[in-house]
Amino acid sequence: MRVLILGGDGYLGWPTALRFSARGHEVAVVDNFSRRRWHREQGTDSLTPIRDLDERIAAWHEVSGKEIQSYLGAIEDGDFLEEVVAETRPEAVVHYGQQASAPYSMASREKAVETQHANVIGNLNLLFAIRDHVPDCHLVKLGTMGEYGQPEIDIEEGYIEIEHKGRKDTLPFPKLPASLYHCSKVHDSTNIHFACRTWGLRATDLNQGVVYGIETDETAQDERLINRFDYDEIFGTVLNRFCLQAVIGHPLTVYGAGKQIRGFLNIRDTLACVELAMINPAERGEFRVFNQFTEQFSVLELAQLVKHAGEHLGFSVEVQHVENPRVEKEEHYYNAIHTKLLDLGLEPTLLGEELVESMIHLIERHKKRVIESSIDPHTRWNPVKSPAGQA
Ligand code: USQ
Repeated sequence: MRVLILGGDGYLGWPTALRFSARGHEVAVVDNFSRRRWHREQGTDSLTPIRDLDERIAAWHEVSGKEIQSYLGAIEDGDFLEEVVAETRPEAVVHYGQQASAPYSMASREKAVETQHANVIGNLNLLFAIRDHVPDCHLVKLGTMGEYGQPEIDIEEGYIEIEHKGRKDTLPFPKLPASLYHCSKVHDSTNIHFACRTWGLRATDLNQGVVYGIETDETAQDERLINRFDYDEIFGTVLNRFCLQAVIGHPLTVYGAGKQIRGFLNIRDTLACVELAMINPAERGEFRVFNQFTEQFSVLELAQLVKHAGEHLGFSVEVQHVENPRVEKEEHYYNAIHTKLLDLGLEPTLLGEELVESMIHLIERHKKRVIESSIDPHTRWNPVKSPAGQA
C-alpha cells in the first residue's frame, strides 16, 4: 500500500514508518520537527539520543535495504500539504502530525492557540487535500480517549444509541475533553465526520489511550533507529515518567489522589492497531471510531507496579502524592468499551512487572542525559485558582 505518515519523525510516527516499510508498504513521511523545536524552546530533550530524520532514514536503508521518502514542512501550510498528497497519491494517510501534549496546550494563551491552529487547521487542510486529489484514500487519524472525558456511564466506541422523547437515533458519543489539546481532537473528529458525510471520504478515528514503552521490533535493530522517549512534565506520559523517576531516585509524581483511571496501551500495540485499521479500511462515506487501548489502570496502580518492579531491580522507589496541577476528577467511574480492534485481530501486549523492568533497563542506559529540573509539574490548568472545582 502507498502510505503517507504525517508526523513521521515522532514517538509514534517514526516506529510506524519503520514497521510499515519493513512489511513492504511504500512509505512517505511528513514532519516539520516541531516536537524537537518545542523541546529546544523549553530546555528539555528526549532521554534517548535520537538522530536527525535524514540520518535515521539512511540507517534504515542500510539495515533493511528499504527506502522511506521524506517531506519537510508544516501541514498547517495547505499548499505544501496539497502538493505532497498530489505527488505521493496515498491509499492511506496516517495522521499523527499534531501537538499532542495536554499540559503544553494549557501553559499559555499562545500555546493553546498554537495547539488548536496546528491541530485543527492541519487536519482541515488534509481533508481538502484528500477530497481534491485522492478521494478514495483512507484517513487513519489518531484521536484520543480524552475526547470522552470521564462520564458516569460506559463509554461506547464513537457512537451511542439514544432514546429521547419516544424517538431513537445513533449519535456521536458525548464529549467532555480534558484540556485545550483534547478539545482540538474533538474539533478534528467533528470535521472528519462532516467530510465523510458530505464528501463521501472514508476515515477511522483511533481514540487512543495513554501510550507507554520505548522500543519496537524495528527501532531495536540499530542504535541509530532508536525512538524518542519523553519524560518531562510537558511531553512525558505517566507510566514512562514513573519508570524514569524510579531509575533516577525521584519520587513518583502521583497527581492528587491518583485514583484517576485511564486506558493504556503499549507502543507496539499502537502500531498493530494502526496497521489493522489501515488494512481493513472504512467504507466510502463512513466515519469509523475505534477505542484504542488494551487495559485500564488508575495512576496509583501504575505507581505501585513501578515501585515493585523498581525495588525488584534494587532501586529504592518512593510514591509521592503531589498537588494536582490539572483540573480533573481524581476518583470516578470508568468503563470504556474497546472491542473493535480486538475483533479485527489485535493481540494485546499486557502490562506487567517484566515489561516495566525492561523499560527500566533501557532508561538506565541513557540516565546520564536526564534533565531532572524538567520532571516536577509546573503547568497548572487553572493558575487563577477560581472556585471552578473539578472537571
Ligand atoms: N499523571 C500523574 N502524574 C504524572 C503525569 C500524569 O498522576 O507525573 C496523571 C494525570 O493527572 C492524568 C493521567 O496521569 O490523570 C494521564 O496523564 P498523561 O500525562 O500520561 O496523559 P494525558 O495528559 O492524558 O495525555 C496523553 C497523551 C495524549 C493522549 C492522551 C490519551 O499525551 O496525546 O491523547 O494521553 S488520554 O489520556 O486517554 O486522553
